[in-house]
Amino acid sequence: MRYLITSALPYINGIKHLGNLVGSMLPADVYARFLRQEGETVLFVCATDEHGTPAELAALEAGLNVESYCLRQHKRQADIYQKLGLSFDYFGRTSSTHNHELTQHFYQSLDKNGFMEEREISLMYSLDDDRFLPDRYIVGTCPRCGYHSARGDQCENCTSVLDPTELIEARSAVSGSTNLEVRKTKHLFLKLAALSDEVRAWVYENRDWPNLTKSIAMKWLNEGLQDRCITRDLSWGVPVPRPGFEGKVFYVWFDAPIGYIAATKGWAVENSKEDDWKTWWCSPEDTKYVQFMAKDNLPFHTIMWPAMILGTREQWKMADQIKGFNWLNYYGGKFSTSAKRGVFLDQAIEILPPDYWRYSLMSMAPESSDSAFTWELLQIKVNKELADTLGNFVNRLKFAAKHFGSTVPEGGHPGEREQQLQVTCEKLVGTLCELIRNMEFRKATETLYSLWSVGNQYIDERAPWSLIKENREEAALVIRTCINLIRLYAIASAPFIPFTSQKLFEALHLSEADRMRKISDAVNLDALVPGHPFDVPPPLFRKLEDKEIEELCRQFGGG
Ligand code: B3M
Ligand code: ZN
Repeated sequence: MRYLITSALPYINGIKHLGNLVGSMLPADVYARFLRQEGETVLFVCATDEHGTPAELAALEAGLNVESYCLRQHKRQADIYQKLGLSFDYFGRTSSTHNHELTQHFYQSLDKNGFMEEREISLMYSLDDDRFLPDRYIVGTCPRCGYHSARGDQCENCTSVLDPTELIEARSAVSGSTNLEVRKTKHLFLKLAALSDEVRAWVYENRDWPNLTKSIAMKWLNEGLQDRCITRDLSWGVPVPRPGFEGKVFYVWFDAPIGYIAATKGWAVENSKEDDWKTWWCSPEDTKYVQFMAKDNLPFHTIMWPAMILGTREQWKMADQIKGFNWLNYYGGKFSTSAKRGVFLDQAIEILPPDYWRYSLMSMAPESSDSAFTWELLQIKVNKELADTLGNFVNRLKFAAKHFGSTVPEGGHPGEREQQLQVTCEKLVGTLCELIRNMEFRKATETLYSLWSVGNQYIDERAPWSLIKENREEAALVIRTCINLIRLYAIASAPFIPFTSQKLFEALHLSEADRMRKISDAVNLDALVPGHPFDVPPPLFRKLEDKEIEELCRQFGGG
């Protein structure tokens, strides 16, 4: 079985926040890293989602043309994700030539099969800008609350959903001109209603989806699918190859999911694998396709995107599993890119090393319900779980080196307690693997923590620091067992905290084969034999002081 893994494509404007990270890219990465380690063939792709009005507006605000803006933001995002250890096989762009070509191909197939329809609709036209204005390009006074810069689609102040024609003193967000009029224009509609039976049948085939995914898909199906306008009067985007549609592009949500295929093509072409992208997308039987995303993206992935694929009458690979996430809130409220509320990834990587975030966020993953990030919770995760539990245990290597030198000591034979430890570890590792395969990440993270705790219980019970006074042999056995536990922790923790695992691999001089060991096969408390060298690494984690937490709360407006 091969695994195709995609994370929802982060939108190009601004830098993403912690909620975006834990809502798709990070769990997808943990999953991909785990499966690779288990020896599966994995392709993990992602891309920046670059088209649409928000990109144009953000470019305008940054004083750049939209191409330069997108290039700059793509590089910034790619750099941050790399620093966070996201192991994409390819991180592409929806503005790529591959995506343009594939999007036009999708359109042509859908059109040929009768799922595209031209309709005339009325839109606002700006005479001074000489263009139609999408809803978000029109600002004015909110008819409900009087806020003076409400957008044509929604008032940010009172959250009312608006129609641009309702705005008082409507003006263009591009030029500020009030010289606007309503004009008729032609657009293309995707005939979703005609595809709804097929989409329903496909959703029904996928009964093993997680509850959140199933319930959102069913809600949409039960409300009935409406035909949807999939073109826009913009210049930035994929041009519509149809007479009379000059100057129009596809709606961003039409080309964005095609970006998954385009990213795979980019990966193949840049790695001289030529047609290999087709083996991932066009020969569905031997590939399991798993998608990760936040819940607001579920309707597009369970309904719209499948409808597009079904309507092509072509054999594109469709998702086998769709893992959706609820919201990670910032204290009581939402993280918000537009309101700049919460912690953004460029700030996060300045504050703490990536593994602190990776572990803490995975343990807060909003799976069964929304969850909240707080600095106080981060402090507990870092101090108690990372530093006190894993960090302190690894620090026992100091004691080992002091009393037995810097190789694994010989000592006595494993007894009942070691036998019992082996069994407990096997059980926990089995659970850990099963939970990751089932994509229950929060529980998986808890299980990893339990695995670390088991070592601490063992060493506290056996107390080699006292034992050494009466029975040096037995103390050596305990130390040898602990060093082997550290080996196990390094291997089992790697999908979550890869940078820390790397440090442990080096400290324990683990062989290449051992570093790549299947987690499911890693419990062996005799793997590192007497005489095997090790180094004492510097403390793995630092603690977050109360003062620091107070300062972060002040700086980021939490608490
Ligand atoms: N860019 C939405 C978002 O950033 C969108 C996902 C596209 S997935 C094909 O939340
Ligand atoms: Zn309002």
